[in-house]
Formats: sequence, C-alpha cells, structure tokens
Amino acid sequence: MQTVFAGRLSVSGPSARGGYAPGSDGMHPSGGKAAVWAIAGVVAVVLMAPNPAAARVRTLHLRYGPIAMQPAELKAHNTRVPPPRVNGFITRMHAYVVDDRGRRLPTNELMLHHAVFRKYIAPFWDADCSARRDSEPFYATGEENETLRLPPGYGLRVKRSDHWLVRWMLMNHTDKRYKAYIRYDVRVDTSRAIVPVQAVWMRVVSCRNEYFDVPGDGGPGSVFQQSRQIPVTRTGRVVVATGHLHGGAISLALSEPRCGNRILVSTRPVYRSGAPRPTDGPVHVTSFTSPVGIPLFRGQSVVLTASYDNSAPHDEVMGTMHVYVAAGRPAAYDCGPLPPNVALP
Ligand SMILES: [Cu+2]
Repeated sequence: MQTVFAGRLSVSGPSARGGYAPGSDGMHPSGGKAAVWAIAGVVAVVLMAPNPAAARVRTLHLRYGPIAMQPAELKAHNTRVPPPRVNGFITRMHAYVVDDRGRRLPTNELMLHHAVFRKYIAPFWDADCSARRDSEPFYATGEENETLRLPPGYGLRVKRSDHWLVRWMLMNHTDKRYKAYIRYDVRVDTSRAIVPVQAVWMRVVSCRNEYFDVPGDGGPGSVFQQSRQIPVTRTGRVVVATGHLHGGAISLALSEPRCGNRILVSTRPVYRSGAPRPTDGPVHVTSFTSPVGIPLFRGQSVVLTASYDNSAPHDEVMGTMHVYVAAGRPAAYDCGPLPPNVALP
C-alpha cells in the first residue's frame, strides 16, 4: 500500500474545504480500494457542508521576550511563555523569531535553532524517559521552520488554565546585537465540532537519550539506519506527522510490523544545498497529513526508522517523529488499504 503515498493521491478539492465529518471514524468496514475513500469523502462533504458562520476561529499572536542577543551568541533556555488563555482547539500554529518591531528576522542573521512547545500536565512517571514528567511536547519547530496544520475538523485541545513552556535555542550568526522575540501565531477554533488530537513524540533511540552517532564507515552512497519498535498506547488515527532530523539525514519512516512492515508515514529532510551536507541541518522536513487518518491500535507496535548517509560520520544526530493522533476508535482492525494522504511540500 506504499503506492498510496508514492502516488500522492490527493483529497484536496471538495473534501479539503468541507472536511471529513468531525467525529466520523473515517474508516470503511469492508476495506476496498482507493475509490471507497473518495466516495466516503463525497458523502462527508454533503453531510457536513461548510458553514463559515458557525466557525469561531481566531488567530492569536503571542510572543516571548525580549531576548538580548550579543554578537555571535548562542543562547538556550527552558522558559515559561504566555499561553493563549482561551478554551478551544488549536488548528494551526507557527513559531518564528521577530525583532522588537515585529519584523521577522532571517535565519542567516538570527536562527531559531529549535523551539519545542510543551504544556504542563498532571505529573506521571514516564518509563521511556526514566523520569517524572510534568509537561509534554505538542509543537516543535526550529531550523526546519515547521508549521502545524491540522486537517479541517481536528484540533489540539487548549484550556484557559493551561500553562506553556518552551525549550529553545537561538543563534546569532552576525556581529550585531539584537533584541529578539519568539513569536508564535496560534489559530484557535472555539466551536464544539472538533475532534481532539493528541501529540505523540516518537523517538528513534529513546526519550532518555535522544541522540545517536552515525559511524560513517560505509563508503560512498551507504546508508545507516537506526530503528526502534514503539508500543502504541493510544487507539486513534494519525492525521498529521512530521519529523525532526539533523544534517546527513535521508528519511524518517514509521512502519507497521503487524501488516507486513508496510510503511505508514514517511517524511524526509529538505536541505538548502539540495543535497545532504553534514554541517547543515535540514531547512525543512516534509509533513504527512490525512483527513481520514491512519488507524493505530493500543497494544500493537510500530517501528520508527531514521536513515542517514553513512559515507561520513554524523555525531549526535536525532530522529524524532511528531505524530498527531485523533481520538476515536477506527472501525477496522485489518490491514486494509491506507487512506489517501495529502502530501505537503
Ligand atoms: Cu535535534
């Protein structure tokens, strides 16, 4: 079923506007071919005609700062930042660096190396991290300039009482001083017909140690793969996935052992130079999105595989997939065809 991805079967057009019925499981009980998905999409559009008046969407422009940056300074912190202070669902989010007049700063001047947004949660023991956790990540960007865009009808729940923090790193590539802000635009939908989505960070090594080394001893054109089997702890559907990779990466893929190791999600890095360069990180990592979603069941496992160029050593690299799982039990537990996805550039 990898052809579904390779063929970039698009469900944009009518369904992208109308969206799938929020709360529908989006699954077809009898499996079938891609045509079934197309029909399901048309039915959903008829039932869920877009009603702009009912939508209560607004975009909040928030920022953290000022952050004083000296020439050539590298600064990294873990800080609390203003949350949206509304009840609703985040449907889109993008963070970047601006100056004190709100102008976006170019990456070759001041680079947001990474910014991982987390929200405080009830503390629990996280075995994967071997640590007590009181916050969890829900959005990350950085050099890859990632925008979270959930398909219509889905959102990350946000509450007025939420508290956020950001783990960030800024690098000043110039000999000038800056007064910088991390700005984040958050689109919030306060209507009720939104299916909640949970952010799940899948790491190719572990939460406790996110890094691994690529030996670089394979010769020209060789590939080093780091894989990890990850138990699925929550039943639902993957509606968005993207990745975090370092320089030298080739791809990051999620596969499903119970269905012949078929690939569920594949993302890849995009480099400024057009080719992997060990000294540069990716300027972008491609995203996967599917309004129907790929079913995952609690108790099954998935395998995350990061592939890196092995013709040269790459130290302390990462492979993290940011997976957004919509709540609700999919109807089918067979290895039926995967739903069409919308490939984002
Ligand atoms: Cu990293």
